[in-house]
Amino acid sequence: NHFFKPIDRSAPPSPTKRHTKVTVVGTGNVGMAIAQTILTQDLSDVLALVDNKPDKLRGEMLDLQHAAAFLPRTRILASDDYSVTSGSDLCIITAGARQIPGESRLDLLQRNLNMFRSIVPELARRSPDSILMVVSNPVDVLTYVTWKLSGFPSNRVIGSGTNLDSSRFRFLIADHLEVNAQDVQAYMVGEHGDSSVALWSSISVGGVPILSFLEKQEITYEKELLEKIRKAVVESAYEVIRLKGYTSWAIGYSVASLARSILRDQHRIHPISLLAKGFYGIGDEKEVFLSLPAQLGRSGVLGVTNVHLTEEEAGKLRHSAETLWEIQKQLGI
Ligand code: 6V0
Repeated sequence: NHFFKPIDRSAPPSPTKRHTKVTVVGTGNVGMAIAQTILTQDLSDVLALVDNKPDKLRGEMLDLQHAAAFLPRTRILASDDYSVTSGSDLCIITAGARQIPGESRLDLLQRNLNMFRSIVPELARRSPDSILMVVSNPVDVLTYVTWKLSGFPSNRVIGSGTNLDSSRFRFLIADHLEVNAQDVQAYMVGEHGDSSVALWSSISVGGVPILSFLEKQEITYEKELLEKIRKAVVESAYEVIRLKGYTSWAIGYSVASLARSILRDQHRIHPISLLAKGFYGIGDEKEVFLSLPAQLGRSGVLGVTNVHLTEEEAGKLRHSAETLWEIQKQLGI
């Protein structure tokens, strides 16, 4: 490259900062929404895309590269060969059979398990120090599968879990109260999807704990409305899939926020799927991944927040753990 004339040939090379590299496996609707959010938010210096459909993959890579004039500078690589992923800091797996209308997330499992056998060992071998983040459904079981197949310590294997459910929850509460969703603190934990658990007691808006506020005002009907909101959260993924065929934008932003907390060592708290044995009465023998509010940083999961759960909430978590454990036992991993 002779475009620039060196200004001083004898000068030592300037110190270069360590590059950040993110891999996204699966360039479908979800993978591409994540990729484009990571690009626009300037979260990585290198972005590697992998898919098993080479034409679609190359098309997506070119389409993103053609936006270079409007984006922070990021090197975009794409290949169906995993060598392109080498040295990643964060690997996000979105490859998967798509949930078809009416299909439960657990029905997807068998279809996705074999796929993961061809993906995870390749990523783990080429980026042995990376953090693996699973998005494909059923996310909690596939995060367990990824942990087992990778041999990584559990703090470096997470699932996007209920981070998305929680943002849907916060949106619906914010919409009802006509406030900014960023001022709403509300967590959904447990299993992503149908049996996720809403932590009512921890909901606050602008620092005001909502439940005790309502109780003091003796506004009981509002509680029913909150239960309606919880149901709406669970239904909302199905509704979007029914209406547009897939979900993409919200999961894209939700995963980008996790990526930011990890890559920029933000120590922020997110409800994400992590190895939950030993928490809230989940037996030590049950190696299941469920979402709990956890602190995320450069080394992955830094700690799990000790939130107060009612006996009913903890019971629901243990029930999900039981269900997942029964399924996992049949996988033979
Ligand atoms: P999609 O648009 O069908 O994309 C899947 C992509 O994976 C396609 O481009 C495939 O070519 C690719 N693929 C298939 N097999 C392989 C393989 N062996 N290696 C590499 N790539 C492969 O699906 P979509 O993007 O809509 O969804 C992807 C996954 O994300 C599904 O499992 C969804 O259920 C899941 N979601 C999870 C969410 C969450 O909150 N955890 C939210 C939304 C979707």
